[in-house]
Amino acid sequence: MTTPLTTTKGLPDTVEAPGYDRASLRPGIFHLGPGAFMRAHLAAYTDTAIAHAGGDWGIETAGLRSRDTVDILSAQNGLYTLLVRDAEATQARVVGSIVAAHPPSAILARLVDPAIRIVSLTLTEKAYPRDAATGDLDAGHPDVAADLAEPDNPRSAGGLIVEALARRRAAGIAPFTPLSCDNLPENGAVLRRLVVGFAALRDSDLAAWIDANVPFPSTMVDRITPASTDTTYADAQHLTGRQDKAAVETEPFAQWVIEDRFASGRPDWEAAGALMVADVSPYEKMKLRMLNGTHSLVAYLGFVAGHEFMRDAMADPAIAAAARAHLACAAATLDPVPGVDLSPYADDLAARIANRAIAHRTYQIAMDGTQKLPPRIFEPAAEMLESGGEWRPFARATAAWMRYALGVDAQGTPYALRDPRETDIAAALAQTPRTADTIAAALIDLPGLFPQPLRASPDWRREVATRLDELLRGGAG
Ligand code: CS2
Repeated sequence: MTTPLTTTKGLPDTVEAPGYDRASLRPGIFHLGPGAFMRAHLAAYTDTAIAHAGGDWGIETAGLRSRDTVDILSAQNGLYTLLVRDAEATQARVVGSIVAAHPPSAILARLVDPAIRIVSLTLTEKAYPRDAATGDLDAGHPDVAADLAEPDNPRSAGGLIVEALARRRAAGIAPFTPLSCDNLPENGAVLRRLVVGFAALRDSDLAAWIDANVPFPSTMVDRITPASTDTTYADAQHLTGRQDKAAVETEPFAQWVIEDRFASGRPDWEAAGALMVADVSPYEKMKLRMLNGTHSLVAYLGFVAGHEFMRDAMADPAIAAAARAHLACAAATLDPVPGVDLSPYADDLAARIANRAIAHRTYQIAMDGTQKLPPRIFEPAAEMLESGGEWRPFARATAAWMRYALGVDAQGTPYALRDPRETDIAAALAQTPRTADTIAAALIDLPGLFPQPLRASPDWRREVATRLDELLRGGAG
C-alpha cells in the first residue's frame, strides 16, 4: 500500500515542497469553503507568500456543512498536492499553508480567536442570500431566518461572521477582515451589505460598529480548476509517491487582484504575484463578463451538444466561433482596465478554455445558472440594449442556458439541473407548450431573474426565442 501524504519528508526532488518550516507556522487566516478552487488559489498564493516573507498566516479551514474534505486534510496534516497541467507536462507541488481543518461545529470559536485576522470565503454565488430586486439581505432566506432566530448558533456565512464579530467586539478583540473570493461583482461590497444588514436586524449598534471598523476588500480571483477525479489522485500518487485524496489539478495561469484594505494585516501576497489595488471592480467585471460569461456559453452549448468536457466543446468549430463572438461582445461592454489589453486577454482566454490538458466538465460549469448568469450575461446585455451597443451574443448564451434548463438531452434522457431555483424553473416550464417562444417567455418572466430592461424588450425576447428555436432544432444557436 502507498504511504499517505502526511509529511513533506522524502518527497522526490521533482516535487516542489513548502519553502518554510511548517512546524513553526501559526494560524492567521480562517477559510470558509475548502473546495478545489481554494486549494488551487488562495492556499497556493499564501504558501508562496509565507515562503518569501514569513508571517503567521497559516490557514485553518472548514466547510459550512460538510466535513468530507476536512477529514481528508486533517488525516494528511493539511498537506495536499497541487498538479499544474499544461500541454507538455504535469508539475506537482505539495502545498503546506493549511495548518488545520475543522468540522462545521468548530467554526465560530475559531473565528473569535485573536490569532485569526482574515476570514476568507469561497462558497459560490448562492452563499450570498440577496433580494434580487434590491440587492439587500434576503431576510426570508431559510439560512438567514434560522440564524436570526438563533444568532448564537449560526450556520450561514453571514450569521457566523456577525456573531464572531459581536463576540470579538464584546471581548475587545480587533476585528478580522472578511475576504470574499467568490465570483460576484464587487464581492466585498456585496458581503459587507449582507453582514451589516444581518447585524442591523439583531442590533443597530453592532451594525454601526461593523460598518465603521471592518473593511470588506473586494477581490478578483481567477484560475480554472476542475473538480478532482480519480485521474487527479492517480497522477498525484504517481508524481509524489504518496497517496493523496485531497489532491487538486489546475492550469498554469493564476490571477488575484485584491483591494488593499485590511484591518489587522495580511500575508505578502504580492510576493506570489497578486496585484494589490484601490478598486478591483474593472478587473472583476472583465473577468466575469469575458472568462465566466464565455465559460457559461461554452458549457451550455457544449453540454446540450453532448460534449462532456470544455476542451471538446471548444474543438467544435461552431462553438469555438460562438465563444470568439462572445468574447468580443463582452470586451466591448467594458471600460478600460488598468494595464490590460483586452485583445490578447481574449486570445489567452480562448486558449485557456480550450486547454487539452484540463478535463473540465461542461456539467460542472452549467450548474447554478440562475446564480451565475445575471452578472455574466444579463447585466451586460441590459447595459448594451440601453446604450445601443451589441447585445445579440448575450441572447445566444441565454438561449443556450434555456435549452439546458429543459433538463433533457437530445436523446430525451433527463438530467438534474443542479440549480437552487430548479423547482421554480420546472414549475414555470410545466405549464408551457414546448415551443421556443413560450419557453423563452416563461423563463424570462421568472421573478427576480432578468433585469427589467431585458424583460421589457421585445427585441431581446425575440432574439432569445430565435436562438432557442435553432438549438431545439439541433443547431449551434
Ligand atoms: C466557472 C468558474 O464554474 C464556473 O462557473 O466559470 O469556476 C471558472 O472556472 C473560474 O472562475 C476561473 O477562475
